[in-house]
Amino acid sequence: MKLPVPKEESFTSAAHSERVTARIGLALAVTFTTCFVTGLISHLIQHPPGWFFWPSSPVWLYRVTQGAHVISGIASIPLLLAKLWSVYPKLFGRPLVRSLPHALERLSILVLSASAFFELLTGLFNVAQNYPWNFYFPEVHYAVAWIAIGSVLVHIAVKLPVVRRALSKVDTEPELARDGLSRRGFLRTTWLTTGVAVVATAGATVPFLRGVSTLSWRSGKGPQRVPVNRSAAGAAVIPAALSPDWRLEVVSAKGTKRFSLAELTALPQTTAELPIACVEGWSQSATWTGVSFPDLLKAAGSEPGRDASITSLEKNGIYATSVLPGEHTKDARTLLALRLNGEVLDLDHGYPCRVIAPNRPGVLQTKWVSGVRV
Ligand SMILES: Nc1nc2c(c(=O)[nH]1)N[C@H]1C(S)=C(S)[C@@H](COP(=O)(O)O)O[C@H]1N2
Ligand SMILES: [Mo]
Repeated sequence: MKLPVPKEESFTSAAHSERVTARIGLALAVTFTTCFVTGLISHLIQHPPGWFFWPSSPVWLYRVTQGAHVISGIASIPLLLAKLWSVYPKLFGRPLVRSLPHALERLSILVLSASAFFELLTGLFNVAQNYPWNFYFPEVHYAVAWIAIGSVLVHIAVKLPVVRRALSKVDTEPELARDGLSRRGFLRTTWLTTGVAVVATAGATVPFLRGVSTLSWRSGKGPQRVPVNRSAAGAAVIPAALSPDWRLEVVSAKGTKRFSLAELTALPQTTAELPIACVEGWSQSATWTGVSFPDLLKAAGSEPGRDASITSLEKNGIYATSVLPGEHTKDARTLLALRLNGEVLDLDHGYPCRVIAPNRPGVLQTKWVSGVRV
């Protein structure tokens, strides 16, 4: 028996009209661009090339760009599904290939759909801290982002005439609805679904949405009202962190200086209100107290404004080290924090001391610090 293959013309639902496709496409162009630019920013901060400069003020900027990254990515999922629904009858268009440009266009749409789905799915799994794959997420997510944005640009260039026609005032298509669903109805459902997805997750970073966002499972929970990604037990640092032999070793051109916890506590203390802004999109502001990096470097005989590499008691963790640029080591709000929200730092938040710097991704806020090399 042969299954009947439908013809492109037999899909008469209003959801498949050009005007619907173009409007959803426009929304996707906005969310994809936002997602790409904010993702690029996050990548550059974590792997800064020589020309790149990221300021330490305003302290909340990365919180906003990374929140926008995750929110625009989440919003893209229902939009992409709606767009594919809108255009899938084209799969039944015949002949399959009309010309070489037509073949290339179809191929580019295949690459576009595959890379866009890959980005949205891997991003979503990362937000859920679920890694059902065996590649290193940030590298692959970053590489495929270029493929996705490249094929988006090709797609927009190719479709520009269609988009113009579809968004023009003159409505040549009837607002037909043989299946009862109007164009407006399909679009309204799409915007509503997207809105619900955004509100359900945005509470991870937008404080007043916290109570509404059923899916923002991280914010506000954890010791001292700040979430924890990697616990002290998970990082296998508990004995070293609690050891009376713990010393902070500061290495600079002036030699090596060691500080006990009591000595750090005796240095001038600075308090700052700073957010932890995780790449996964959650963020949480808190009050941190400790030795500012300018004070620490001076106490060690070095000078603020030089890059410093930070090492943790944690062995083998991918976030066990970080580099603080000079922009941050000269900022008095960059702390080697000893206290969080008025209490001695919890073991899970990095006891005896951890880095907390303004306007930085969470992955660079190294916990259980044992060494600073200027
Ligand atoms: N040594 C070490 N520091 C680390 C991490 C880690 O895995 N190991 N995780 C980082 C990440 S991804 C984030 S978001 C912040 C979270 O800090 P918190 O657990 O105190 O909220 O710590 C950072 N510091
Ligand atoms: Mo993080």
